This record gives sequence, C-alpha cells and structure tokens, in this order.
Amino acid sequence: MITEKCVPLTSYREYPLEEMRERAASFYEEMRRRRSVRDLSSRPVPRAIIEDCLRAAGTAPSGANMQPWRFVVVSDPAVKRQIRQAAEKEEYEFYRRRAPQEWLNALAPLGTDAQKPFLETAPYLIVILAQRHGVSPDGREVKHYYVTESVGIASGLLITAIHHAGLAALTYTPSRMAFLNEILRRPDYERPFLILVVGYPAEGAKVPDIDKKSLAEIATFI
Ligand code: IYR
Repeated sequence: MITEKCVPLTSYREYPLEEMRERAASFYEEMRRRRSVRDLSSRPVPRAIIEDCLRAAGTAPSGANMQPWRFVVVSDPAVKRQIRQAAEKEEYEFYRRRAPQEWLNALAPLGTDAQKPFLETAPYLIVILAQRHGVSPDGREVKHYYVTESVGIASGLLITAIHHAGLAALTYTPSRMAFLNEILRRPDYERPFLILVVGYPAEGAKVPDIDKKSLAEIATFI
C-alpha cells in the first residue's frame, strides 16, 4: 500500500468488549425485526428521512470506489402509476407464461401475484440502478468494477437504514425492468437493479409466515 496517499483513520471507534458484545447482540435483535412488507400505507414520509437513508447507502464500499449506483426517488403519483402499469404488464406475462413451475412453487409461500398496488400506494419508490460504466466530465467512459457486488452492498445498507429509521420496505424486482429506463429517462448504461418500495406498513399489514436459516445453516467456522 502506498501510504503517502493515505490520511489517518480518525473515524474508527473501539468499544470495550462488553459494550461490543451488547452492540452486536442488540443490532441483531433490531435486524431480525425487519420484514419485507407488501401492505404499505399511503401515509406521507418526510423526504429528509429518505435523503439520510440514501446518504447512508452512499457510504457503501465499491470496486475502486467508483460508487456505480444511481438512486431515483419517485413520489410523483403519475410516474408511480406508469411504473405500476408497466410492471403489472410484465408480471402478468411472468405468472401466466414465463415462469417455470419450479419458480412458481418457490414463490407460493410468499403469496405474490401479478398485482402490485404498493407501487402506487407507497409514498416512495426508490429505483436503484447499476451503472455499467461512469462518464467523466469531458464525456469519456470511466470503467466501473464489481458493479453488481457494489450495488448489492449499497442496497443492503439502504434497506438497513430504512428499517433503522422505523420505516418498512419491500425489495421488488419486476420480472423485466427495461421499462424503467424509458419511464425514468435514464441512459442505457444504467441498468435497473431493484425497486425499493418504502413507507409505513398499512394498518393490520400481514407478512408471509416464513423464517430465516439458523447460524449453523449459514455459517461455517474453520
Ligand atoms: N417479480 C415477481 C416474482 C417474484 C420473484 C421473486 I425471486 C420473489 O422473491 C418474489 C416475486 C413478483 O414480484 O411478483
């Protein structure tokens, strides 16, 4: 490492071990309360909260620090309606024709179908796009690295920030997403990655009766 280009690490905070244990445990307790919510309320959410969540997402590590993400925050009802109409068109095709039976079986516990009312109800749709490359101020292409990994990490931070703020979200991936470039007028080098649907849960909201794998199922210590 060429350390001359580096500056001292001043932001790191060490906690006494007991506090570290407590922080790790209580963060897990907070995160295990997160659920993907499809029944969202139309109750308004201040934009400043979404802005801070996006700032948190923007702290994600990325390949060569290229930060190859773009977040388009949609609250305009007309644009939300366009997105819903285009998404449902894709989903009808998916559920009626494109999806193999095995996929439909895997989705059965979630109870999803082609109707996506939350795309109009929720106050915000955050469309996350992955930039295949960047563009320099003089218009030249700038290479991006590990784009999918980087945008995946930023999306995870955004989901965490939204949950931490006390809002609910749904990671929604329409079966085909090219329509988003058209509706949002984004260039072809920005590939729609997912839509994060954000708001308060609706009164009496229900979620699928599913659970997470245990530590033994997801981790191996060698
Ligand atoms: N995009 C469809 C299907 C779907 C696919 C997966 I993988 C999910 O985890 C959930 C749904 C839909 O949203 O209905």
